[in-house]
Amino acid sequence: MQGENDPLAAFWMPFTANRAYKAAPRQLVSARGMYYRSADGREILDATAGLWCCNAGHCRAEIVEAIATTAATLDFAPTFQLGHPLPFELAQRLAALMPAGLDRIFFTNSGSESVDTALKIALAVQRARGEGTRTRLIGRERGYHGVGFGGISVGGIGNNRRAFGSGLPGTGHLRHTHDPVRNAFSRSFPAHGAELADDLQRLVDLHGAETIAAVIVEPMAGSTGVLVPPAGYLGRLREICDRHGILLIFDEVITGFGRVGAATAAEAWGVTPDIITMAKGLTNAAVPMGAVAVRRALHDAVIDAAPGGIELFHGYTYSGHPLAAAAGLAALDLYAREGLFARAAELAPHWEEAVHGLKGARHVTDIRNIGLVAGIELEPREGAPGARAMELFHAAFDAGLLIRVTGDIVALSPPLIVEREQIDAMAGMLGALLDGVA
Ligand code: PXG
Repeated sequence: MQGENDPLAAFWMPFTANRAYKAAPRQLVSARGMYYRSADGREILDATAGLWCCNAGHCRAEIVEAIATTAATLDFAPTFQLGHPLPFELAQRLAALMPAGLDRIFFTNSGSESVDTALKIALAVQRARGEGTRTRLIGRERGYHGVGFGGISVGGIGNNRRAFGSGLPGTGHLRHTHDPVRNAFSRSFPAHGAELADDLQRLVDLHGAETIAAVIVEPMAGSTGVLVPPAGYLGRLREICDRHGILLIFDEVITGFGRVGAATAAEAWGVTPDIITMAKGLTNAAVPMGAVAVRRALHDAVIDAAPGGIELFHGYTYSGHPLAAAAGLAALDLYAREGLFARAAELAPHWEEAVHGLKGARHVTDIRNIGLVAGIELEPREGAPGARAMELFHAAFDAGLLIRVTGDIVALSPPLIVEREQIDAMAGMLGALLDGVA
């Protein structure tokens, strides 16, 4: 372990191999547009939009200015029984971006808080509708819904759960949809697997619909390796939810704000959930913020069922924080002015060609893509799962390319301002780097 005087020792880094990192630290010190700059002065091409979040690229002047002006005008104001104009304005703007009907917005500070908020709202809605026996929450294997107790309970990643007790009682999980045997090298939606949505019917048969409050899924699972939903899967899930009075929550923390070519995956793919969680791109990641969009009728059910006074006993000190709301408004302006959601859709075919050009590259067993996202799966090294991809990550960083790896899967999600030549450069560099990794 690091000694007393190690300047890196005090920061217990999140989701990081702390010992390995601190033995060989790599730091970013500034960013602009499509590039980070490393501590040793090199430009690093950002193929991951930070962590799937800087959708308009880095350090955009309009957002920087909005934050600075607001910090000097209204550093903080409570939103409990008081208010200030910015979150009202941002909520209206967000409501207009959401699928029709989802126009009531609750603010949080992260994706994890958005997920826990959405799950709590789902329970409160069922209770307000006189369906208080509906307390069960269903997630999916390989789902990532952040790290709150609610999120890990419906999440489907063993490592994120096993050290932390038994989680929420009364959860269930659909099987994941990753099927490389049938779907390897799919472009856009894989052809096979819509029937996996019927797992929800099995859980209904097992537990009774009257015990199930909600189902939460990422429309496209991001963190566990870009699992694009099989054609027809999400629509089938929607139908089963409708049949049984189960609320459908889309966790759009990654897919929101242009990543798949529209404001939401719900809009892009034509399936409307009852609740949408957001974070990341909401402020272009310049200030932490999350949000939950709720169907108006569900919001009204909770409001109307309350006898008077506070209707929902939930919220955060920083719900609708001035700096975050200012950053959010500036980010939405930027997305609109530069047409970045449409740009993602326009670039998607070029992106698809570029990443699928890596078929046949060393170690590659599958490539999948949608919008401006791609997953490139590698053959794991014998007896050392994840090691090959981690080596690739380090080699890429050293060569000036930021990628994301999870297990032995490379996930790419560049800022939506990416140029075609930069896409080609990313694919070209990756091909060469893969060749050099044992
Ligand atoms: N839901 C989804 C779908 C996410 O992707 C969260 C919730 C939690 O958000 P917060 O803001 O609490 O972290 C996320 C976060 C990765 C990676 O490399 C992905 C996330 C976070 C960090 C790394 O895939 N997603």
